[in-house]
Amino acid sequence: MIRKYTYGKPVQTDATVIPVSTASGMPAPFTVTETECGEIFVYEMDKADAVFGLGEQLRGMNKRGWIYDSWNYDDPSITEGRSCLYGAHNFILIFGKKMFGAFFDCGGKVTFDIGYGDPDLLTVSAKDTDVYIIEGDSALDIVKQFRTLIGQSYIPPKWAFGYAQSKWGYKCEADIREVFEGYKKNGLPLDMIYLDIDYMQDYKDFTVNKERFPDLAALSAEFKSEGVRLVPIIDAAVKVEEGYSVYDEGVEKGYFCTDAEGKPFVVGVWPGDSVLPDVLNPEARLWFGSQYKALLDRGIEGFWNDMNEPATFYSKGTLQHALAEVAKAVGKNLQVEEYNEVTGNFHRLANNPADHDSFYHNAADGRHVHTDVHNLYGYNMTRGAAEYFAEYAPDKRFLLFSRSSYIGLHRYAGIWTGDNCSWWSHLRHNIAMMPGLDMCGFLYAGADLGGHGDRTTEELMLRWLAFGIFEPLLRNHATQGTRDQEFYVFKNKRAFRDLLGIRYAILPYLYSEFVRCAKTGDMLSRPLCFDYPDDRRARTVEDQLLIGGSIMIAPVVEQNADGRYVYLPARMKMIRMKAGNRYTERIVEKGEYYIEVPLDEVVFFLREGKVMPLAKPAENVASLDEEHLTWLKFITQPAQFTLCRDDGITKSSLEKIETVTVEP
Ligand code: MIG
Repeated sequence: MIRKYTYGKPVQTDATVIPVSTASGMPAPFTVTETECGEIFVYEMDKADAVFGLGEQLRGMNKRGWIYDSWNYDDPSITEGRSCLYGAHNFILIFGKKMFGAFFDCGGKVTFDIGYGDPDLLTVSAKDTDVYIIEGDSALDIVKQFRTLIGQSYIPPKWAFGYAQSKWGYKCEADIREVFEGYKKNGLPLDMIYLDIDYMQDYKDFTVNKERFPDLAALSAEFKSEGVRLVPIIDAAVKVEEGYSVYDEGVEKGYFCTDAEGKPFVVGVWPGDSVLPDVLNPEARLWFGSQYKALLDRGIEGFWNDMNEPATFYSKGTLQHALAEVAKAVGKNLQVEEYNEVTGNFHRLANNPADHDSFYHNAADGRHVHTDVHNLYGYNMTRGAAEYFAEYAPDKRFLLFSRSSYIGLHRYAGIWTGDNCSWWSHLRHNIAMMPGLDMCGFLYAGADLGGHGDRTTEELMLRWLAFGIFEPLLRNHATQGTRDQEFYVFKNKRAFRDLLGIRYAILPYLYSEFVRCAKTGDMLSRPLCFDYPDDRRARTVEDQLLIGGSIMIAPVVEQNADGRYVYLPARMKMIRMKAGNRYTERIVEKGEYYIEVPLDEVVFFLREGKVMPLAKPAENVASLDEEHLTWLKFITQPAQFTLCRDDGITKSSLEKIETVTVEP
């Protein structure tokens, strides 16, 4: 049961796909207070309530005990004290004696105080918002209703479930070839190599630097014939440069965000002075999407959209002001307060709220100041690309994912979770974040494997991979200047090969379950308590997940551990995989156990009554043999599994789903 309430004048977000008429009265069980700054929604939580959701956010799976802002924000220092990341996913689920979901559909900032100010209160603050209250029989039922409301999740091509190598720092064709060879020579599977900003000419979107990549189309074709795809980055901001067609055309047509006087608003990003495509204007959005053609025509089939919070290093106005203040200070003996004042001007330059109040969009529902629609920007940038792809090749599936997002983007693309670090805490965080993303429709999602910033280790990399093989988006990515973390640079290459082999072996399972969940609104990765709601212990488990209908995982997340304690909410069959094609199995009763997990093995748990298909390890998705599958089983009677063996490329082939009956 879904009820909708409207406060103020919400901007059009296109988050939902099913019309719900507005009800009158209070969005019970919340009580609402109206203030000058908007509405405050309060719910008194039961002592035992847990709160799930919020998608890409910090802290644990259970969000209770902290305060969160929905405000898409680029800050690579992701620490516990932060309150927002790159996405705004305003759906929460209260899990307890009373269960309900609440979605605050609002283009601007929303704050969720979940037992931070008062441990017993859930307080949501928002202005000009629609509120959806969803009631149902169970957490899974509520999520399914919500996912139906927001529409079917994006399904990428099958090769996007392969393994990917990326790094900011691959500068030219020779660098890319080195990565390709490194994987090939060492017998390590690979499906994608990513291109970061250095492939562009002067950081101009949709251009290719001719010296570094003399023939990108030929390189792309050559790699594709070996099963490896190139996936370039696209940044939101467009370089100001006369003679650069994207800039010229956008200015001529009025497709960039403007200041109060109607002139393009100039910000500083990679190419220096830049302008922001007004992706909230449907015409401008599709126009920006149509620019991807320059790369599609070179055989490129996948993209990642970056810096689309939008992230700005400065605006032209604020930078000039800061520089003028410095000039005034030259030669002066500055007191520390004065010093802080002068230098503070620089610290405040990036993503400045005053800038957000100074530029405008011509959106489908009228002119809006950026602040009111901030969280919709990356969503619409990415949507424009997807809308254009559907024109370019109507039946083809492209790989597309974004850094910034809002609910709604999940219908067009996936997301990655931004600039994490090579820390064990960020591996734990990666695990804890998955169910929240799933609840909000972001099934094709993943974190930078091994960590984006700081220094990884062979051990962290292996443990992260042992978890990552269960994540739809499996990409090893790091920032420039960090130590190399391509798998072939490490000592124990065999261990990496074995773990990657397991990814390809379980791919038919992961992919089939992904497609099923995208189509039905079921959750792919879930907290244990969603399936075992009466188990009090299950509610507190933050580092284990149910993945698809058949299995539970329990990754090792501590340095120097030789295993870990695992909680089994029911009797299961423990599968110990040594490589994709070697495993042992043993039945384990409900309870808690210390399980040894060597660095080169993956242990997971098959649920009673369930089966799981297994392929042989492969070099890449193209060479995966899906005809000769074997089955892991924990059954005494025939069991069914819906297998998706489509062509992996077209939308129409997604209809090809077989229900397979497996005998005990
Ligand atoms: O501010 O393109 O999150 O993955 O490597 C840095 C360079 C801009 C941020 C992305 C990261 C990418 C980096 N980008």
